[in-house]
Amino acid sequence: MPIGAVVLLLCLAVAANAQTSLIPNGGFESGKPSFWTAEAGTSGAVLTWATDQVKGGTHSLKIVKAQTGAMARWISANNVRYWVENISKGVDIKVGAWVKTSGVNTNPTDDNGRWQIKAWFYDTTGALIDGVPFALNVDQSAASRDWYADTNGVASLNLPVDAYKMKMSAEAGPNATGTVWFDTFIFIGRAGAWAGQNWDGFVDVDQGWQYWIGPIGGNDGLSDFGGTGVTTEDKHLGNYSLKIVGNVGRDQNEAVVFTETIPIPANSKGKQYVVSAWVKANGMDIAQLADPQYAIGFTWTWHNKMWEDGNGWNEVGGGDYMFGITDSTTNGWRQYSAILTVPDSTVQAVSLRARAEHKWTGISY
Ligand SMILES: [Ca+2]
Ligand SMILES: [Ca+2]
Repeated sequence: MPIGAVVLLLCLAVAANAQTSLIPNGGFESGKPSFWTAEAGTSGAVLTWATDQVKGGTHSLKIVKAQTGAMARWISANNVRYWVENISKGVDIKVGAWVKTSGVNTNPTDDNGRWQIKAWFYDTTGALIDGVPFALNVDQSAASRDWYADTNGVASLNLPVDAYKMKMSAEAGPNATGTVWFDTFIFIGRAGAWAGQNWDGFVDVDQGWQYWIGPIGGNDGLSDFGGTGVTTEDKHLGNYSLKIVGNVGRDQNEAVVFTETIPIPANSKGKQYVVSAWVKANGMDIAQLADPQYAIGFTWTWHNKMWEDGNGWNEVGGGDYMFGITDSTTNGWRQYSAILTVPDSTVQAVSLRARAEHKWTGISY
């Protein structure tokens, strides 16, 4: 019994008007990765949120580029967001991604012909630190290479000043050709130093969603919930659901997949909302469900500001609705819901998390 999984979709509605969900993309139906934008350029390159080859989870970022003439890239949004408030200077940063190549041009003589991973750091004035991004070449010594971790060397990236904006990109230079998949992006301080965090580095959640997955959020390519991501394997409505996979015997950490902040009108103290999710999770170990560390469920967090890049987390309270699933044989979808009450008048927004507790495991659907 190696695999446990839960698939779900989330809904938030005002209690008196439960028909309209306030969560953008609560059903995981965007078909596009969170946090990453495809820039295909003018060479005819085709960029897809791919499922044909992945290093982990359910998706990778793929570039197919048959022609020279213009660059193409996937580029992230600003990683200085949520609880990351800057990228500290003086940290030995490890950066990169897992890469798989097929039929690329070999032995380019300059960056125009290279495939590269880049990290873009900006200072407090918005200027690009050092004037150029930190660039890491993809191995083009052979036309095709299976998945490998393409990372920088020790002491090769160490910011001279704090960064207040950081983007990552996966690029094909103007003269580069072939097919490359990028997955499991890496951004972490070496020797245990905190370097902030990159977001949706596994590229497995879709627009409007983010996650923290143990042991350390996903920053070094590590996941205690391998296989987690948006999937077409099963769904309650539409084409997609979110699958959270908990392997039996995994390390005891948690996984949370969270929404962006959702605005709450001013002076809403006492106003009630319904949060609900259709969940399917079967074959749970019923004998262990009395232990709350085996639960799944959802968490809400109240904020006194909407999230903005570099503007902090702004939490002013929250709560959980965790549940054990005991009908391990019915193999069906079930709706779980809770009523949230706005705790005070400083609240301006709420965010929601789907959550798997530290010991949660089950059997895949
Ligand atoms: Ca759906
Ligand atoms: Ca992935």
